[in-house]
Amino acid sequence: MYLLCTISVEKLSYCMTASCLNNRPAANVQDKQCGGGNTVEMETYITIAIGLLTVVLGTQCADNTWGGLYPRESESREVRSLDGLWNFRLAPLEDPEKGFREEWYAQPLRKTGAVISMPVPSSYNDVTQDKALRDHIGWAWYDRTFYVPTRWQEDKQRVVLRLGSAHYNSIIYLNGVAVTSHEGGHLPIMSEITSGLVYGQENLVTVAINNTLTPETIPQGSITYHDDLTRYPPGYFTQSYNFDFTNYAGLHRPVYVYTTPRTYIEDIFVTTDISGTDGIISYDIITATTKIGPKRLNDAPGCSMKVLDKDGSHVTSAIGCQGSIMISNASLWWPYLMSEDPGYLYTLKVAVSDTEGILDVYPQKVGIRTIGWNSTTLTINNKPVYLRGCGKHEDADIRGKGVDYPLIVKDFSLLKWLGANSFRTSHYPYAEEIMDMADQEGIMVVDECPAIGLSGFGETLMNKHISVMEELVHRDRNRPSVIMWSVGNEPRSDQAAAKDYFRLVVAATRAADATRPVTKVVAATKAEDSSRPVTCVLNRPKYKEYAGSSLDIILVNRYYSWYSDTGHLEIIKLQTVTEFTEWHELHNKPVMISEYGAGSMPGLHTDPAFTWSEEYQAELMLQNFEAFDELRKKGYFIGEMIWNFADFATPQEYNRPGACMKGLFTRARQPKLAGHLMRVHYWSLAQKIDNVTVPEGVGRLGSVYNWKNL
Ligand code: BDP
Repeated sequence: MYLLCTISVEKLSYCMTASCLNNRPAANVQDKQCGGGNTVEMETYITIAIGLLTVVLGTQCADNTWGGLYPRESESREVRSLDGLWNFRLAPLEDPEKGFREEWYAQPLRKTGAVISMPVPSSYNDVTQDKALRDHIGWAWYDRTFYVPTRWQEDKQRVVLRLGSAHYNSIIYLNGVAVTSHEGGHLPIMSEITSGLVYGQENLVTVAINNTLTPETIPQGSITYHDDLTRYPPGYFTQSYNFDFTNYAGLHRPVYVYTTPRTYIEDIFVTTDISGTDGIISYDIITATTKIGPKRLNDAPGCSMKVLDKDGSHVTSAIGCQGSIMISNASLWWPYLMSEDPGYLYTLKVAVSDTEGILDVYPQKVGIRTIGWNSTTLTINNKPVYLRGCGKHEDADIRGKGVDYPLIVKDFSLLKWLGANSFRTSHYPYAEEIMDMADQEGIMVVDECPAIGLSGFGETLMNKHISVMEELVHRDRNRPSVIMWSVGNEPRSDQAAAKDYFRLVVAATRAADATRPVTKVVAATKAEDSSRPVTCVLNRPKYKEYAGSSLDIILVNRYYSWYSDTGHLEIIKLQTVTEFTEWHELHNKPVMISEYGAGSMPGLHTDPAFTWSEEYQAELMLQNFEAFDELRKKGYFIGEMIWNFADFATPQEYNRPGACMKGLFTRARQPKLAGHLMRVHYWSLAQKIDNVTVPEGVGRLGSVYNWKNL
């Protein structure tokens, strides 16, 4: 856990790495990469850094690795959205620190220069016609004003500002004073702002965001200066990264101001177990009292809770800040298509009280289920599961990675239309609003952190990686939909340093997900007491790979007949069966394919199938399905996830038309031939494995699949 005071020093070092942008290399110096050992002009960044340090140190300390419980209304809490149109300005590429030097945060942005309207939540890149905005590297500034009622002050409320995420690095100011900062683009940021507010008058919130990625950010990236003046203009630099999706930036998720009483529920940790037909909810409630202002506490706070069923009817009650509740004949949380009523959620209405009565109430959703795994099988509620899913992205036109409710509903509707039961949050933690839907719809999630394509494996990177995993686990550990943690995607784990690196990152993840301090009801015998399996998505050759030995379940990406043997669909089955058999034999763990697929241009048809046609993508899937059928019979192949759910935006390059085209759906979420085929395949599996009735209309569009399976 870092305090803001100390993170400001970390921020300082970030500013130093981001100062690649501030420090132009002298002419005639060879191209070099930021963070990779280039020389920088110390004087410049020290000046900037000191400026920032002064700003940040002038504020109260706050834990900025914990985004707090999601803002939810209750009897004791009010939630106000700050979403909408904010004012926005980019820092000039050639003078990135201008906003700090001129203190753009000290007054409304419109007073220090021109602004445009910027929707929140949204990525900023694609909302205008401006290429400079789309391609910006460095600092961007947002601000808006808002009011809070004097009633909040009179009632001695604690007030919190919370951003769902800010990509990638951010400093947040309230009324000109830095209140918190955060590194990492996909997890929430919270700051108590009670004493910084003016009540009944206008308040100003300003956010400075920097999207620069370096070898020591997660994910990694690098800035390259092009110093050959015969080929590039002076000061020319570009950013590159080890992943193919667009590095969208901005305030991607909702921003809230919310209240709690001064003594409040700080955190809740639940795990669940089942015993016969009974469900057991173990809980640990952390209460806190704000240090600011008079305390209302007359006595040590006590906790109590009511359990409500899905319809809001009272089931049972309990007293105490730690303990277990038994629910007889419990309705279990089941994945979609494994029950008539999937995604069953109880509500734990948690209350903290003193001798005068109830102070704070928070409604916490709970799904009662168990997860188990051994060397061949993954189980939910003691029943083996086979994952039928997709790798996804948070991605859509105009809004980029911005949370969009219509899109969330559409995507879950499409997953269910497919007969899928799972997805992976490739390649970063998704918005809490998406995770809520997964909980509620019974869609299982492999919850991945933003460590994509990592290399280097030094201590600084590892500490940051561990800290991101801890943040992620802290945010999502109460979610029944999360059935596995993924510590990364396709690390360069053929580097020997990966062995210890992943051993330690995985161990830290298990420890972060440690089960109940109270009763340890779940998985008490598992190493490091983890309640979920930990994986990492691998793609290196299995016999020269150092991460697999630390994992609970082996997930592997393989693109036979696309990135290797392109055009030779007939080799897929042999190579896939051999590959996954060997992974299992090597590690004696369950295995699954986490990515396979081919790009297709919607509307491009060829017969016989040819690369990039819809037929090629579909034929490649059919070959893979045959391999999976054979692997499934071996008893340790626990799932398949195609790459990708939908086409998604990529940077400009010559081998992709502005998007990765491996989607079952177009970016606008219309099915390609592959989507229709997958629908038949997944429903057919659901029928075979989960004994479900296939809905009318599946496969209606032609004999794209082996009908006898239905
Ligand atoms: C895989 C990556 C994924 C890419 C995919 C592709 O995990 O993020 O989009 O390749 O190239 O290696 O389509």
